[in-house]
Amino acid sequence: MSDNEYIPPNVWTWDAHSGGKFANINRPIAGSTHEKELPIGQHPLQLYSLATPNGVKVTILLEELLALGKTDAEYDAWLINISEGDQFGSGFTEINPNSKIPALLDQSTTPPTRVFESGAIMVYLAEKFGAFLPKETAARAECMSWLFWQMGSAPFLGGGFGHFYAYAPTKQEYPINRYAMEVKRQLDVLDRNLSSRQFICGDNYTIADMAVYAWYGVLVEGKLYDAAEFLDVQSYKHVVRWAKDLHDRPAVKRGKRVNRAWGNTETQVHERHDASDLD
Ligand SMILES: N[C@@H](CCC(=O)N[C@@H](CS)C(=O)NCC(=O)O)C(=O)O
Repeated sequence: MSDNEYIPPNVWTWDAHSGGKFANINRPIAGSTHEKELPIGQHPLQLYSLATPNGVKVTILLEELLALGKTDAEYDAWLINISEGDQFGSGFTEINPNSKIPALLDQSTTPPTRVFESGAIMVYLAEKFGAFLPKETAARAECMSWLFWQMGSAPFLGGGFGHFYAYAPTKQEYPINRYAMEVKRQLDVLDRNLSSRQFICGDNYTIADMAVYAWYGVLVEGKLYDAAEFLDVQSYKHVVRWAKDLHDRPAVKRGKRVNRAWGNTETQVHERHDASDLD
């Protein structure tokens, strides 16, 4: 046994900050910490989000819907700064009791409809506008399978690999090995699938592509956790080819900029209320 091996107590208690990049916002209880109403704009759809992978999935979809001419997909995108604890405001927890971005309020229904969980928001919007989600049973099942694959897999990439490789206070071999292996396995799943398909579900571009791109596409582009070399992402050639195709889509480029509050100031678009905010 090494000197600093952790021996768990019988009952875990929240008595020390664990350290790491997001330690100041993590806590073991749900609910709001303060009263704060959410702003509401003019458009039917109100999005409360941030340009993280889970956030940009939805803004890519909204920009794709608008590019398709679905004018009712106009939206206000409000910034939820998770480092400042905005996700624990009372207005936000009313539309997402899980206190995580993204969250959507559809004001075009009576009463307004709240939707949380990025996958649920994508299905809601795809069904509402009749686009990017096949209607035929088998094609729909394939699309749902890959969408849920993304929802189930990305926590191993983000909360697992990304946390221990980029955010944890110290680099530890065991968790980094454990999650690097799993992420490489996931990339191989995608690579084999894309070896015989143009898009994730076949010939058609769907919400599954947008969801998977936001995590794994950006990873192979070398823009997530600075881990491209470590994970040898270039070896997943079919994923790299597919990611480039998505990267070049104008709506994908636009969606990635919405609610972006870091990086080069010229690329930041904290809030989006009109198409011209991105022009
Ligand atoms: N399964 C959720 C995950 C959402 C999520 O983890 N959001 C993160 C940012 S990417 C967040 O809001 N974190 C704030 C917190 O944990 O307090 C989804 O896909 O919507």
